[in-house]
Amino acid sequence: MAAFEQRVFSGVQPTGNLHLGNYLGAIQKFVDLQDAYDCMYCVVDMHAITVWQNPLELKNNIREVTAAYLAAGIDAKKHIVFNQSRVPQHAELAWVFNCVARMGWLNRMTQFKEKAGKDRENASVGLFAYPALMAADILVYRGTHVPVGDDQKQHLELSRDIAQKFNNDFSESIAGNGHEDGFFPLPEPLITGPATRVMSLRDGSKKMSKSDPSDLSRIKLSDDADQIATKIRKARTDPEPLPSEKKGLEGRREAENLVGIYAALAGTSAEAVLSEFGGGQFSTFKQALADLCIDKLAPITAEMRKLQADPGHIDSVLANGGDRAEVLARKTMDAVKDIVGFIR
Ligand code: AQP
Repeated sequence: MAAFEQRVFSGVQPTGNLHLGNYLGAIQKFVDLQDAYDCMYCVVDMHAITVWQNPLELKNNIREVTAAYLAAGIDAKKHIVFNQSRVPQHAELAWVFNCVARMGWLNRMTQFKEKAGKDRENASVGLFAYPALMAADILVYRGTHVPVGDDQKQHLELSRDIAQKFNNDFSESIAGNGHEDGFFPLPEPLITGPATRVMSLRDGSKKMSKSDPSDLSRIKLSDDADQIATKIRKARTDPEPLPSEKKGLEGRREAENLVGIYAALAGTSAEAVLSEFGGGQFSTFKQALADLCIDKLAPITAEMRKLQADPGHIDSVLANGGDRAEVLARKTMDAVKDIVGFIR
């Protein structure tokens, strides 16, 4: 297997209601990885339209995610920030991967089952094929590391399966076209830290999500201090005081979630949080959590607002990132065409 240049790739869908789960599970990690890797952070607008989006809102949501990236501290000069639809090679490679991936693999994807629900016949073909496009997003840059929340683990495994099958199916052609053994790397998920799956504030068995009908279920990156404080105060808990040890959180999903959020925001562990707040009432802990959350998010929210007031600037960041991304993507796609046997 060839040695691959290390490259981080990840993305967020511009489907509105960007929330604390997206921030802790993904965006904050994107920021942390910038010193160690070359990074590509994408606004995955082609994934967004697997469920119908209002075109005007989609444009605003693309800018909102871009603003969140920049406001959180992603350096778009040093790294690459762009929107997916600008780089046509994502779709081109996705088609090749549609022909590599097996129906049985995609049929097992729990996210499709959850999102399509009972009305499977009415779901878009794009929603079903979503993981093949996700594999193309990463592999068109031969990405090696992918920071994501825990909910994306299964899709990442599928990306590895697709890369492996492509390498096997075309092994002779890969060698014949002068490439090293194993044209695509097997991308590794980076799922670390105390908040890899932030749960709904209203129901500790459901993940915090953009599409939950209850706005009280999530803290949005656009919420102001009062909204954050209200949502945390109203967050569901149980009548017991907080335990002093992690073991005491077992079976107490809502409490575990709030402790995990605190730990992630404070850059500490659940154990450390419990040693400080264990034995105390939820009201005291919730007040401290609200203060911490406001402290961390307010500067990001303020910067996002400032950036969103100048859409021309955001669009120019995306255009510049798209141009740089396409240079890399074209190189991979040219090689893929040769390997597959297309004439170009
Ligand atoms: N609750 C979460 N906890 C931790 N990480 C999360 N992510 C999403 N929700 C949580 C991570 O955020 C990144 C971007 O997610 P996405 O926009 O591509 O799509 P998603 O996972 O479908 O996000 P949502 O917000 O939950 O949307 P809906 O409601 O449409 O399903 C990913 O890395 C994801 O893991």
